[in-house]
Amino acid sequence: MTVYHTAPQPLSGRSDVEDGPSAKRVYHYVQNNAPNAILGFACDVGVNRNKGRLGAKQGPTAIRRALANLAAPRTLIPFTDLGDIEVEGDDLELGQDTLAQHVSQALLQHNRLIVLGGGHETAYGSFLGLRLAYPEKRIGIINLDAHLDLRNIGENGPSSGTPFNQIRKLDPKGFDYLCLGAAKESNSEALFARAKDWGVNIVFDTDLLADPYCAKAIIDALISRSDIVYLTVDIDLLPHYQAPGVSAPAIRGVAFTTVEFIISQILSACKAFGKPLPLADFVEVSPPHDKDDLTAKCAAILALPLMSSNE
Ligand SMILES: [Mn+2]
Repeated sequence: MTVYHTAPQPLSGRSDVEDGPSAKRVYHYVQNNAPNAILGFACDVGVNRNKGRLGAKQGPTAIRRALANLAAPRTLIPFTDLGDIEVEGDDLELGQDTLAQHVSQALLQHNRLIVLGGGHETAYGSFLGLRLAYPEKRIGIINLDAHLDLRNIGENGPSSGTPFNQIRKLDPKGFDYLCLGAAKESNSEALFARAKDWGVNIVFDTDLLADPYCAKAIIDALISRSDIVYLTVDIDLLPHYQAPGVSAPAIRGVAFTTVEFIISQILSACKAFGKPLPLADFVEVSPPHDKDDLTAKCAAILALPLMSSNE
């Protein structure tokens, strides 16, 4: 076997007992059978096949560590740590299938699952698991990413650049995909043409930077016509100075505060339209390239509203 499930290690962080019982950190909210859950996908096989720099396999450990030590907001919901799916060697397909099984199981027991990647190959396993759990539901996909990740499968097989191409193949008619933050210089004309053929909605990084509200109508439209929403956040959307530890750093990038605002728009729209968001993932954090854990902290802070009640 080259794919393993590793049990969760206890999370830890600062302890400020002198400040009283409300001085809680995120790690204090880990419980068995909690409403929400986190699951790691320790894999960068897809990044390797996509000719990117390696390290995303260490993402789950780094994001968990950053998350555990954040001050817990009053609205934080208890969560269960489901450990990691770890992929060794080149066994991406088995890894994604294993992830899918664990995701679908987790969705039977928890309201919301946050998957900590891993390269963006995480998304294919995540989505397969969501479909297993909700075979009849129309799934709206929102990808916050500098890249469309719609590439055709080449001789190396599926990679971190192909997940949404693979997802479309499962159900071409039902494919409803919105990419927020795409950078023109990071996607070939072939990919933009494919996106157009397949009815993909795109909002460019430059447009989000000029007006953080510019995606609201398109986000609302996707969420209102879907039964459930799958959110996938590629941390390489952020500019290199905020997220240096990614497989492919962005020069322009969409600023952290804007990404945070877009996630809040998505959560507000889900609430307004009464549409569940059972699954989200945070991918492409590459700790060997990180500086002062900045990138892992970006992912952790962006995950926090998804782990909290939306009051
Ligand atoms: Mn991506």
